[in-house]
Amino acid sequence: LSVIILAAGKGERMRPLTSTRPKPLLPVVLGETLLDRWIRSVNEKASEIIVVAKEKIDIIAEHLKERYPDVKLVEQGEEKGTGAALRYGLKATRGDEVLVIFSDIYLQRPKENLERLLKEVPSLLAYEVDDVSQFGALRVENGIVKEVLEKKGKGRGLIFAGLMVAKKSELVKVLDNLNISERGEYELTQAIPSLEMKPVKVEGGWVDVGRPWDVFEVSKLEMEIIDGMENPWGPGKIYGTKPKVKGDVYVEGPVFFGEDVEIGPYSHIRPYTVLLKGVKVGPFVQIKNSYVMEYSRLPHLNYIGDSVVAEDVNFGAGSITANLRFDERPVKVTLKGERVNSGRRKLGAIVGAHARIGINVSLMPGVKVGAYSWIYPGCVVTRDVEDGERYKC
Ligand code: TTP
Repeated sequence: LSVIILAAGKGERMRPLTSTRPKPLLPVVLGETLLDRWIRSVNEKASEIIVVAKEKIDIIAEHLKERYPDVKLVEQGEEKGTGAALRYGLKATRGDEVLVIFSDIYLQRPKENLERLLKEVPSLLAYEVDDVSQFGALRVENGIVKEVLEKKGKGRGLIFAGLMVAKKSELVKVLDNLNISERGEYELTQAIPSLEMKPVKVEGGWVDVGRPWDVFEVSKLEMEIIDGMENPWGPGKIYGTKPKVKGDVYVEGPVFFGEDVEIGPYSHIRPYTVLLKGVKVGPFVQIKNSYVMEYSRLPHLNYIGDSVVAEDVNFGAGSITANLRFDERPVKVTLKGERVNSGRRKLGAIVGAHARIGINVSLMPGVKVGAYSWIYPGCVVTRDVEDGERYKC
């Protein structure tokens, strides 16, 4: 079995988290990256693994070289889209049977689902959702996928879940006949009907990790299936590694701690918070349902709610995030230059790596703070801040 992992997307909707790392190398699964998780999940079954990359390919190359010297890296050339990415991958493939994986897919039970998918070739993974309108909706007839309606479907139904298995010769043939789409891309989903694939339903949770707040759903699903520990500091379980605690703290599980996390004295950590390796949380700090990446610091009098904070961010004393509008309407966010409804009543800030947030700063709901930016003391940030910007008020 040859495995091709498509990892060449721009990850623009994940900005500013993807300003410093390619999307497949963001530590979104309680500290593990999706690329590592996929390689780990297919390792036993695969005779070869090929990663197709483009965006920040140097970082991916370095990562693969260090950890998996046998994994082949292929650069996606000029042609755009997932169909093009697969074509580049297929050129480097020797095997006859090919498993294709979109690297931004999180499966709660990857191994079990792979087992089921590989039983029938050709087949694809399908996930059932209440509203198919934002996905590639599948029209199935006589147990075969006949059509993929990209963002055109309605109501409850099955969508393409981002994994498929087929014969290499069939994939090559179908991709050679694929036309370029309206947005100038070769789209793999358009090739699906010609492949006559059987849909295999996903068991357990599934997340297409495309927007920063998708990490909350991933954390929740992952904490459901891993073993927790007894929590000496409050109700619920804790996961990962026990933090170093100074003085009194109150921790409401489920909460995940990476290695070398320090909390206290007088810190309050609320459910579904994830603090990755080396995070420091000091006195009179409350963190609720937030994802804080490696070595970031919340040292004094901070409130962080429903927020995603990348690595090595420093919050000055008294700096806080707002996570709820007065009118309680869903928080809006700018993605790829467009104002969109996040669908969330509560959403705080998305903070890029190495940002420096001064004292007494307020970040309004849905605001993005760029990587390497500085926010001057006392500012109320009501708009997105660019990478590297010096934000004065
Ligand atoms: P998308 O999520 O559609 O695109 P993206 O990752 O570029 O994100 P954004 O829209 O926020 O910029 O990509 C789906 C999967 O396909 C993902 O695993 C990346 C992969 N991909 C490629 O390998 N090559 C490509 O040219 C494209 C468009 C996607």
